[in-house]
Amino acid sequence: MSDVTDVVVSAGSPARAQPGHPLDPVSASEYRAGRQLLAAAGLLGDAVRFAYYGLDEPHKADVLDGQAPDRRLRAFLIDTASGRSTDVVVSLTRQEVVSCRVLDPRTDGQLPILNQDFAVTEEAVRADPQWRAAMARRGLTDVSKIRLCPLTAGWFGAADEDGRRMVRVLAFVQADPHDYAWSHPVDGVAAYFDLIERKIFKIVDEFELPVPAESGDYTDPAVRGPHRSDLRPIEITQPEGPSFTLDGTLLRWQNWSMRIGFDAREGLTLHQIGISDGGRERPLIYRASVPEMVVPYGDPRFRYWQSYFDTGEYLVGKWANSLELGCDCLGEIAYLDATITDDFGEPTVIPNAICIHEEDHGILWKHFDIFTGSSEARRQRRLVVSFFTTVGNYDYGFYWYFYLDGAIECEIKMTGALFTAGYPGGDYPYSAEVAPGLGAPVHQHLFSARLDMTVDGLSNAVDEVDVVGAPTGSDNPYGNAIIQQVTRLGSESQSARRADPARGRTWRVLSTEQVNRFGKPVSYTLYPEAAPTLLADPSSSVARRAGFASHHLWVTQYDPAERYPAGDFVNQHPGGAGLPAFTAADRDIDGADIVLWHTFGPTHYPRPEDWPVMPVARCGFTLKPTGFFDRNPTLDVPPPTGHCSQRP
Ligand SMILES: [Cu+2]
Repeated sequence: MSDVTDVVVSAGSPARAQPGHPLDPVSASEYRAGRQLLAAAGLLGDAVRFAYYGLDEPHKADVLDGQAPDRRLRAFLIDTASGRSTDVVVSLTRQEVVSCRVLDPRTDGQLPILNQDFAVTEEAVRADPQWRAAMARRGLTDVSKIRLCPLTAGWFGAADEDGRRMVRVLAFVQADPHDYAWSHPVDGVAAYFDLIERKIFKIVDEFELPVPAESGDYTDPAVRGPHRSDLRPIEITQPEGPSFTLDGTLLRWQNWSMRIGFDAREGLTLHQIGISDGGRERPLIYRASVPEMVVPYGDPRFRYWQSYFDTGEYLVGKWANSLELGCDCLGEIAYLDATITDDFGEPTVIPNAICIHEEDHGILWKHFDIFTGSSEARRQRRLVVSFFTTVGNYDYGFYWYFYLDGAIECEIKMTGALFTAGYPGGDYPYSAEVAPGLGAPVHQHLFSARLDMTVDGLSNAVDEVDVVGAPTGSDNPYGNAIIQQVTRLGSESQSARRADPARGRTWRVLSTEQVNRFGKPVSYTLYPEAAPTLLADPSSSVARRAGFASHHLWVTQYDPAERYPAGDFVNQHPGGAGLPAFTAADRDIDGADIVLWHTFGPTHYPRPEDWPVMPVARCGFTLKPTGFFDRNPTLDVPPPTGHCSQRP
């Protein structure tokens, strides 16, 4: 593009040599220092790789007390020769290994997929004679043109899989380097691959379907046709620059303030989100992130095991995109780099991983008064903090929006390539035909947001609020009454809830200590989108492993060890970890330091229009102040120009 008007406001890395704040992301030098401690402790043999490496966040109480807590890093280490897996914490402050726990993969689960697993798998599977024979039976003799996906295996209790670190491998034909492999799935054959032995231990060869032939290369003029010539430029300019400031990781915009974090597993993390209200700093959310997502597929045949936990198994942060000004982001953009590490624990920088900008968002409020003749209009705008990641076939954008009126929105943008299969013909109920002979199996995208709430302090509670019509009676003689049914969620066992759009169900997070001018608790309300929760049968493996996804809401008492809704080690975990385990103790959540966990996301029955590349589909949730302010907090927003305010 030659007509880009966008300007990089500031570029830099939130990772600094000396951490400015206990929640700042880990810097490259800190990763190296931690690595040296691990090496000195004898934990880094030749075959040892890092499956995860990141900040072990300090306890909330220490941060809020303004202390300088121990700076700790957590590493998941796997010996790729023996499979020995450890969960290690090192203290950079104390210069020592704090803890080192050896996992039992049978009960604890396996560590996440390594970067090298992609190449290792492709090379070894291509070389396997039995797998080559299965390909040859399908007329595929040039294995250099077959691409392989190491797909997380799930857990099904099979005897020959017991204790193995493994993936299940599906094949796609890529005839030349530009060919779009997702167009050409080789269906009916899967290689079950042992990542430690580096060999196939089983080939499932169930059926043959022709490899779909139609090209899906959407960059090829022969596929896409000529470009449109009638789209005129839209330019976004802010001649005086944006209205936010970024000081290290501290982001301020209008009345909002927050700290920006980034983690190889979770991606973008937001910390200490607060609002300044008449000179008072009011805390709202101590930490917000989307620390898990699962994509369970609904085809019960051959590919019954497909259920990817993109965050816990593949680490979405690690696959973050480097964003391009004028392409991914328009306007006055501030970018932050992200520092992650490779399989060896060596830091690598993803430039421009986090995008921060402002957007006009239409009308904020507007009124023509029939009695006074006054006419006023104000523009809404929002602060956008986002990142994009690519995990296998799909691309996911994680967007957080902060509005002038105190609302917060989390939106996930789903795009990229459908996961494809052969289409068996007829009215196959578990898949949609998106190109001739090409099927896209039905699936869900179920995200879990973790919202560590601090609505005007640590003492919070959650009310479930339904709206219902009241029956006709002596109080309601004409039958028109509408009431709110408010139910306090008293303990964790009562907190696993489902949305109910017919009752307009919302969840109100309130302070049990602070009230507004009406004497009511100040609160923020979670508005869910109320799509189906996990549809897999409760007896299924994925229902046990993704227990979090069986409800839209969970509330737990804060525990710094409870970070991941499906547990710490998701890969090949037999199930039961995460939220079902966290809530088993049934702790008190009424007037406690609480964490909200919200499941959301679509059930995706693919459309032909989703192929060959899917227009963005959106999902998310909204948090709105509910009696948090005493009135509309945006009366002081000025009109954008003089003629937007006409007071006769
Ligand atoms: Cu989908």
